[in-house]
Parts: sequence; structure tokens; C-alpha cells
Amino acid sequence: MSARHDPNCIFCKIIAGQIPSKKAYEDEELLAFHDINPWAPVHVLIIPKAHIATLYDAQPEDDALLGRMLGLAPRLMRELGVDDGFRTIVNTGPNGGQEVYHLHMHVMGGPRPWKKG
Ligand code: D5M
Repeated sequence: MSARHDPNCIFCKIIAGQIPSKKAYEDEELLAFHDINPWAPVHVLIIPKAHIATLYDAQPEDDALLGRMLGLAPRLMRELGVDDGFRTIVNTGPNGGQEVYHLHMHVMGGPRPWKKG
């Protein structure tokens, strides 16, 4: 387990398998799973396995990891049958509407209308 791990973090618990999730993708650095409260027909969260609380907390050495999160989005959406567009959102901090303080990218797609947006 990475040193960047917070035992009280809900997403760290998902990474550790202590809380169940519907996984969509996993590798050494990243995990993607379906959002528990989807806004769209397909709504996954892509997260780093390292506990990085917010985008503000990402360091310059995390730039490649952030790039991998973005790069995974279109491949994963195609795998999930979404090939006609999707939306990505990274809520950051209280004024950004962030509720879970483990960096995550929302990736949403599928036929409209959606619950939000
Ligand atoms: O979004 C945090 C998102 O995390 C929100 O859309 C619900 C989702 N969430 C919270 N707990 C879980 C579990 N256990 N499984 C799957 N999805 C979850 P934010 O950007 O912080 O507002």
C-alpha cells in the first residue's frame, strides 16, 4: 500500500477492498468504479490509489498520474459502450462542490436526459 494512504478515507477503503465497489478498471496506480449515486446512465469515478486529497494537493511529480487519469477516461467509456461523448468533472474543495476528499474524476456518459447536467 502506498505511503499516501488515509485509513479514514472512504475511497482508500474501497481501494483496500474494505468497502465494496463495482469496479470498472484497475491497475497499479489507478482504480475506476461506478458512482453510487449516478447522474448519468454511465457514471464512473477514476481515482489514484495514492491518497491525494484534492487537485490542490497533487504535486508536480503527480502530473503523469493526472495525465493517466484523463487518458483512461475515453478508453474506459468505449469499453463501457459509451462512444458518442462523455463529460469529465473534478470537483475541488468546498467551493468546487467536493464531498469526498480523495481526488477523483467523474466520467459521465450515455443517452440523455441525465439526472443532473
Ligand atoms: O463526489 C463524490 C462522489 O462519490 C459522489 O458522486 C458519490 C460518490 N460516492 C461516495 N461514496 C461512494 C461509494 N462508496 N461508492 C461509489 N461512489 C461513492 P464529489 O465530487 O466529492 O462531490
